[in-house]
Amino acid sequence: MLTRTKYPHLTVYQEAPLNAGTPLELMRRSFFTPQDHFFIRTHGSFPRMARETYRLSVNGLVQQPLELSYADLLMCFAQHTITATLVCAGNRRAELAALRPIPGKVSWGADAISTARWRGVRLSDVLQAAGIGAGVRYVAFRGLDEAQAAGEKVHFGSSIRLEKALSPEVLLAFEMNDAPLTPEHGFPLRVLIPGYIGARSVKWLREITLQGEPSSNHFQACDYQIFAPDVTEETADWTRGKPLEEIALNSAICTPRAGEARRAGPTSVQGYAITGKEAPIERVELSIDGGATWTLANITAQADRWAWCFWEAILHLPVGTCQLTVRAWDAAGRTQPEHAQPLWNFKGYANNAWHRVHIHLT
Ligand SMILES: Nc1nc2c(c(=O)[nH]1)N[C@H]1C(S)=C(S)[C@@H](COP(=O)(O)O)O[C@H]1N2
Ligand SMILES: [Mo]
Repeated sequence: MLTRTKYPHLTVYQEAPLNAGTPLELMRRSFFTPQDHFFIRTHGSFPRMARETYRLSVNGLVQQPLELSYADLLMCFAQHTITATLVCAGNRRAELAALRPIPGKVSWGADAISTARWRGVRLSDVLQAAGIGAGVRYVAFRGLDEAQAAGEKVHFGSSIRLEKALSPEVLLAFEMNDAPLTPEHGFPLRVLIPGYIGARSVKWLREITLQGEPSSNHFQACDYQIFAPDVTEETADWTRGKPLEEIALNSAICTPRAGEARRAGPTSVQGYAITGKEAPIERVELSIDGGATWTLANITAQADRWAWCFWEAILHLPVGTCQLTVRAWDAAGRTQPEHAQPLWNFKGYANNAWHRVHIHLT
């Protein structure tokens, strides 16, 4: 099939809209995920836009509405580079879906996460150029793509609070890993909100609106919120959910892969850990006895606070079936919850329970 040949390195869950994960055995090969290994999450169409005709509107409660061309953006604003991990709120949904079905949602493993060096201009510089009006509390984004939501065609969108929008890490990015954004990742321009779930980082950015309220866009107002385990699609009151923002402290084992057969003895176990919180990852631990005892992993690569870290541990594994378990701690003393059960939510978001992988040793 077309997309299969176009994305030979990815796990393609869905072709239209295109949703594809980074295979875990590739995840740990490079701290910066190469473009052809980077996970892709789309909700609808795949807009194609030429730089020459591209325009970004900045409007709403501003002193001076702006209509910026691609050249304006590059010429009028200072450029910055930041290393940041993008992670989908649905990362590790498959483990939640195994507890109770989550119909109609992509069953991501720990594979909806990737890292790049992003280059762009600061959102705050563009907002200052437009002049932030009185009463602004939120900044809303709208993409060029069209998705199907509640039986209607809607553009993908999101919003963040003004304080986050003014933070220096938030970029309007045009490059990833020193190359122009690919069409899949939002060419020619996307929002990049380090530390927040991927859904807030709107691709193919068309419009920025300054406003007093959060965005009424379907994907902000009626999606990407957390509800208690007893709430269902039918009973959900979207005015009462908790909109997802910061990435939860999380970690996952990438290799060995689940179900893999290995020789007993010293075994290298590798994975990633991530947090969107202020306090960085401080410690990663592994257990082969269900969490009774833990072995410290080495953090082998760590960039700045907006990116994942890589870890490795050499474990001495006996013959038989073994359950590997990982959990991370941050510098504020927080750790991950042991079980996924109390985290279950009908949309399958934000699973950060201990990650467990079964392997066989001979
Ligand atoms: N315009 C637009 N932006 C979007 C989306 C989308 O469908 N349309 N998906 C969002 C979601 S849910 C995620 S996780 C990230 C994924 O970014 P990537 O495809 O570059 O990995 O893009 C976000 N931005
Ligand atoms: Mo996402």
